[in-house]
Parts: sequence; C-alpha cells; structure tokens
Amino acid sequence: MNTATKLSGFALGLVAVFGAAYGIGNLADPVAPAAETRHDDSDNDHGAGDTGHGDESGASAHLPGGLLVSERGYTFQPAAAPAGQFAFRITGPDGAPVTRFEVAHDKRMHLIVARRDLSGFRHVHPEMTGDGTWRVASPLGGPGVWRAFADFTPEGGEPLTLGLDVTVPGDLTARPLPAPVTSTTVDGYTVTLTGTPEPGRTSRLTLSVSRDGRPVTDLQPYLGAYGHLVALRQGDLAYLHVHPEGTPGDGRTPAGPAITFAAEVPSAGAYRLYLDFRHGDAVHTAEFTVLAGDQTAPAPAAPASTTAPTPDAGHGTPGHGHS
Ligand SMILES: [Cu+2]
Repeated sequence: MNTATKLSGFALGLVAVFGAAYGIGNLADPVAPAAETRHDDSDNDHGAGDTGHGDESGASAHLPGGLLVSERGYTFQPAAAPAGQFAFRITGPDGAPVTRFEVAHDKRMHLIVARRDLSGFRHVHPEMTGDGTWRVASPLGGPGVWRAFADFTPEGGEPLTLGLDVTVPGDLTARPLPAPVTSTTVDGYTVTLTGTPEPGRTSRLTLSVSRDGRPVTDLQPYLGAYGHLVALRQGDLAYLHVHPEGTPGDGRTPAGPAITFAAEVPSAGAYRLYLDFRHGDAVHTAEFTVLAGDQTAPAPAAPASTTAPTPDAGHGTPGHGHS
C-alpha cells in the first residue's frame, strides 16, 4: 500500500469508501478484471475498488468501517492504562498483538473518538511500544459511552477501521445532534460547506476556510493533506474517513481556501462531519451535521452532478435559509 497507489485511486475519484476497502485493493488483486465486469451491473456500489475482494471474509466486506470490534482476524482490545491515559492493542489472526503497521497518512495508527451522541470528537496519534501496546493521553472528554476507532493498515494488508465502546463513568448530560448547517466556526475560522452527500454514490463536498472575512490561502499540510474529513452516521456511528482531492505540493492543489472531498455515504440519514485542518501551526476541527438522502436537506449551492437528474426536486427547500 503505497502513496502512489492511493493517489491513483484519488485521481479516479474513488476517494471515499466505507469499510475495509479504500477503493484500491483491486489494483493488486488478480481478479480485478472480473471486478470491472461486475462493476458494470452493480451501479455505484462503493465504486469499482471493492467489488473484487473475493478473498475477504464475506459478511463484513461491504459494511461501513468502525462497526466491528473484530474483523478479518484483527481485534481492537483495550489495555490497562494509568488514569489519564488510553491504551490498546490490535491483535492479529494468530491472536498475538500486531507490531507491524504501514504508514498511512503519515501515521501508523489513527485513533478517533466520539461520544455516542456524536459530541466530543478527537483525532489523535498514539505511540506504540515494542509489545504492540498503543498509548496516548486519553482523548475521552467526559462521562458517557464513547466510540473509539482504530484506523490502521497492518503490514502487507488492507486498511481497516475497528470500533470499540469505552465507558467513562459519571453523570451523563445527553446532547442532541446539532441541526444541519452549511457554515460553522472554530477557533476564529469560518468553514463553509457546499455539496450534499448522496447515498450510494460519490458526492463532492467542498469546505472553504476563511478568517475575519478573508479566505485562508495558506493552509498547512496536515498528515499529508490540506484536510481530513471524518463522517460518523447518527445511530450506529458508522465511520467514513475521507481524504481530499489533491496533495500539497502536487503543483495543482491550492492551499485553500477550498478543500474538496469525494465522499460516499452508505445510506440516507444524518451524519456528523469533522474536518481537521491545520493553520497557524495548530490543528482545528470544524463540525457539521449533514443530512443525506431523501430528507429536507439543504440544496447544493450549485448543480452537483452532470449525471442523474435530481429525482426528488419536490423535496428541495429552496430558500431554506442556510447560507
Ligand atoms: Cu490520524
């Protein structure tokens, strides 16, 4: 799994795929020709990339990421840690802790946590000791049940995201999911979203960053990109990690203000989007609630697709007030 392979996937627009496959597996897959043939009649089912995974254990091959604590023989196991720390291991098909991981997006392990009510998102990078134990200052922000996502690639394997519930005891204050918006602020930045995710097909989502009314055009690379986008589905916290189109330093990708993602969500429903971007030598996280599918979602700001006509024009809410 190398960067060039991933970039070719990006160039094909196969950026965002739920679950184990990042849309690149078939490049090394001897059954790829069959996969392409099947793709013709499978109409956008996750894009071409993961239709050829005949070697993956069937049941979970098409699930979104992060729903399973154990998948393809890899298991996300909590480990004892002193107060204020979070520790875990990934055990492999042989039952032993895995100690060899590929670097993906600058890190061998991405740990994302969100409380089950979708509040309190954090994205951190633990350090591994030689016995395969990963440790990090606890990102868990307060009482409640948290979902921890370990996003990694075992050496020589496919990317995988496993999910684990972690309870922080204490009095829980439930927070309702914030209403859908197309603009939000964080740390003095305003981030505006255009585009609407459509279930089952790739949608372009563009996030534009400004500060004090001026577009930010000097975003700093963070983990090899100008932005990282995680989407979590309300209800089960299905996990989607989306990387943007273009790479810093490729000669064609501007350092803002817009960061464009190609995202595919697996179903209609509400999703919480978390955009990590870096500016002023600090990482900021902008959050949005979006609705996908046949709901009263805000209409895209511009025609979003050159293909299918909008099937549900009657459901649009022009002048809905988001701007
Ligand atoms: Cu990360």
